[in-house]
Amino acid sequence: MYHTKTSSFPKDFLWGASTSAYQVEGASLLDGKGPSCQDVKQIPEGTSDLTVCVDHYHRYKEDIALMAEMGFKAYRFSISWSRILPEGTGKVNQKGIDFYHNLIDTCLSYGIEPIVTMFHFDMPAALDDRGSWSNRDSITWFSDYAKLLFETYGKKVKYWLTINEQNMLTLVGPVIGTLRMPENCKNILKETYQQNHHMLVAQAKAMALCHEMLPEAKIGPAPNISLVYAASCKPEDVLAAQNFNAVRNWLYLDMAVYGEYNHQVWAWLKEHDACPEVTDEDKQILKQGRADYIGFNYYNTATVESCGHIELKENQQVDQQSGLIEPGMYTHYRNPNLSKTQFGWEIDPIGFRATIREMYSRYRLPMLVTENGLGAYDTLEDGKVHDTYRIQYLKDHIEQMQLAISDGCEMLGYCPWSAIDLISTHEGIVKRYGFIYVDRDEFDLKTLNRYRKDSFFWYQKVIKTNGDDLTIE
Ligand code: BGP
Repeated sequence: MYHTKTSSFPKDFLWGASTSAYQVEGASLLDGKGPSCQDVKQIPEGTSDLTVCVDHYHRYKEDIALMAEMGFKAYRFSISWSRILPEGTGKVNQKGIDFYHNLIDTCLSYGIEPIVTMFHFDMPAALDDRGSWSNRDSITWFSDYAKLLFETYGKKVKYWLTINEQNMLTLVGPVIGTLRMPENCKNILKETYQQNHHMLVAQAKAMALCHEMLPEAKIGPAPNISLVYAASCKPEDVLAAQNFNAVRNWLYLDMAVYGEYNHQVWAWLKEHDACPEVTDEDKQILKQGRADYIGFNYYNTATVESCGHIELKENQQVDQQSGLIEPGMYTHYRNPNLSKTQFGWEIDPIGFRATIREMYSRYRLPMLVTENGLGAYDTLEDGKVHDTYRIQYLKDHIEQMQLAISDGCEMLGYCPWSAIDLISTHEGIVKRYGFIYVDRDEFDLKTLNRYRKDSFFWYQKVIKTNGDDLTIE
C-alpha cells in the first residue's frame, strides 16, 4: 500500500530504549545478589564474563541522565530475579529491592516511564538446581515473584512485560545459556514444550495477578516476533512458512492473547508424542491471563523452504535470528534480497512493517517495540563514535514503523536495543548496540567512561520532533 500522506506518531508515543539486567548491571554477586543461570553458565570462548558488564548497577544515575538528555520518554529494563530473591523464593534481599526503587525513582524524576521486564534470560541459579522450568513448581515460583514485584513497585510502574523472548528460550535455549534438560531425558521435544508450557501458565498467572492487584497497569509478553517468508511461491514453501510462523511466533501470541494453543503447533507436537501435560487448572489459568498490549523484539524476518525428514547435522550453527531447521516442517533459507550485519544477521526494515501489520491483523492489540537494533563493531576516536550505519538501520526501521501506523496499526512506543552498550547474549562486548559508548574491551575494563555516539544526537532529534525529522546530517 502506498500512502500519499503518512500518519504522524501518536502524541504520547513512548520513545526510549532497552537493556536487560544480566547484560548491563554487573555487580553480579554484590550486595546480597544470588547467582543467576547467566553467572554460572559456561561463557562463550573469547567473550567477557558478566561480573561487571558496563557497571550500570553503580552508574545508573549517570546513564539515566544521559537517556534524559536524549529525551527518552521510556526506559525498558529488566529486574534481576536473584537480586531481589537470591534463592529465587523465600528471603528477600532488601538491597536489591532498594536498587530498583532507586532506578525507577531516577527515571520518574526525569519523566521517563519505566517499562519493567520481569524475566530476561536470568533464572536464579538456586532454581536451576531445582529443575528450573522443568519443575511444575516454577509456575508458583514465578507468580510469587510477580506478586512481590507488583506489591513493591506497583505504585510506580505502569508497564510490565512478563518473559523476554520465551520463544527463543524454547527454540535456542542452549545458545542463550538457559533451558535445563533433566538427565536421561528420552523425549527432548516433549520436555522442551513441557517447560514452555510451565512458562505459559506462569505468564498467564502473572497477567491475571497484575490485573487484580494493579487495575491501572498494563501487562504484555515480550517474544521475538519475525514474520516468516516462503523461499518461493511453491505451495510447499508457503506451507513451510506457515509452519515456522506457527512454531516461532503465533504459538506465543495466541496464548498471550487468546489463552489457547495454536492448533498447528499442537498437531505437530502430537505427531511427535510431545504434547505437554495440561491440567484442567492450567486451562483455566491460561484463559484468565490476557495481554493488554503486545511487546515484541524485532531484528529481521526469517525465510524458509519446505523440507522432508532430513538428518540434522551436529553442532548446526543457530542463534536467535538464524539457522533453524525442523525436519518435516521447514528449513532456513538465505534470503538473497537482504543485506546482512557484520555479525551475519539479515536486515529487513520492510519486514518490520509486514510483521507489525500481520500481528495487528491477528490480535488487534496495541504494540510496543521492545527491541530492534544493529549490533556492530564501533570505534571510539577522540571521544566520538561515528555510527552512521546504526543511524541508517534505525531510520529505515522507524520509517517502516510509521508506514505501519499509516496502515492503521496501533503502536505504543519504540524501545530499540540498546540504550547503552552492554554484553551481547553470546558475542561479548564487541557486538555493540548502544546510543552510548562504554569505554571497555572484552577483558580490559578500562575507564568504563560513557561517550555519546553520533546516533545519540540523531535519536535526540528524532524524539524532539516526535519522529518528524529522521534526516541524517
Ligand atoms: C535478543 C535478546 C537481548 C539481546 C539481543 C541482541 O534476543 O532479548 O538480550 O541480547 O537479542 O542479541 P545478541 O546480543 O545476541 O546480538
